Amino acid sequence: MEKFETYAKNKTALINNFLKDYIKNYQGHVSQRFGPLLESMDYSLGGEGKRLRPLLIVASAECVGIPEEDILPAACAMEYIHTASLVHDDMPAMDDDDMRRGKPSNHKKFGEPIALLTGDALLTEAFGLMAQLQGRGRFSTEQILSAIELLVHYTGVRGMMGGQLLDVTAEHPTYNLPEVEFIHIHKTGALILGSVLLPTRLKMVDADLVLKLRRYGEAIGLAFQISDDLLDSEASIRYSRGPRKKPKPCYSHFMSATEMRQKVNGLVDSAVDNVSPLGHKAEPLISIAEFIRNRKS
Ligand code: GRG
Repeated sequence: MEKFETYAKNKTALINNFLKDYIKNYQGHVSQRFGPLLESMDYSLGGEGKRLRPLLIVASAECVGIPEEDILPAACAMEYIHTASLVHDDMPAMDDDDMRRGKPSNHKKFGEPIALLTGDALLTEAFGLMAQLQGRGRFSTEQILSAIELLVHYTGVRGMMGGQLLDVTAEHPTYNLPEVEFIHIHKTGALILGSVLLPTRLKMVDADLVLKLRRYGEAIGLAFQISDDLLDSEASIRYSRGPRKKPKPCYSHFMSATEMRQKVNGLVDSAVDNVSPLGHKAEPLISIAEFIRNRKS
C-alpha cells in the first residue's frame, strides 16, 4: 500500500500549486490597493499546514471515481475554510495564540483588523472556488449546489461554528466527557467528515458507499481531535503553535494518555474496517487514517 508520506507529498504539491495560482490570478485582476488582504490570506494559507482536509477530499474522490483535477477547486475551498477558522481561532477573543503553522499567527503579523478580514475573505472566497466546479463541465448544477449545501452544513451552525460556540462558552467546572466529545465532533470532526463526504455529492454513488465513508469520516474526525489533545498534553510547547494561554475542553482532563491512545486506536481501526471492503480504491483513505493514528504533528 502507498505510504501516507508518498501520497501526501504528491497530492500536497498539486493542492499547493492550485492555492498559489488562485491567489496569483487574483493579484493580477484586482486593484493593487487590495494587495495587503491577498498577502495576508497567502501568509495564513502557507507555512506548515498538513492539508489534511483537501487530501481527504482528493482521497475520497478517488474512492468514488472523480479525477483529482476535477475536485481540486472543492479541495482548496475546504482548505480556505479551515484556514479562515485558524485565523479567527488564534485571535485574542478566542484562543489567543501567538503562533500558527510554525510562524506568528495572522493577527500578530498583520494586526487584528486585517486578521478579521482575512478570515472573512477566505471564508467568502471558498464559495467562489466552489463555483469554479461549474466551469469544468463535469458536474451538474444540482450536484454543485448539493456540495455547497454540504459545505454549509459542516462549516456553519450545525457543524464547526456550532462546536466552536460550545468550545468558547464551556463552563469548565461543569463540563464532562460526553460534552467534550460533542464539542470535538462538531468543532473539529465536522470539517473532516464533510471533506470525506463532499465528493459523494458530485457523483451518483450508492447509499452503502456513502454509509461506509460516513463511518470512516466520523471515526477519523474524532480520532484527529483526540490525537491533537494527546499531542498537546505530551508537549511542553505545542507543535507549530507555542504555549496554550487559555484552558480548553479536552480529553486529557478525563483520560490518561494511555486511555486516549487506546481510544484513537479503536477509532482508527473502525475507520479502516469500514473502508477496507472497497479494495485498492480506499488505500489513500486508509493511509490517511494510519497517519492520524501515528501522527507526531
Ligand atoms: C471563520 C470559518 C470561520 C470559523 C469561525 C474560529 C472558528 C469559527 C472555529 C475554529 C475551529 C477550530 C480551529 C478547530 C480546531 C481544529 C484543529 C484541530 C485544527 C488544527 O488542524 P490541523 O492540525 O492544522 O490540520 P494544519 O495547520 O496542519 O492545517
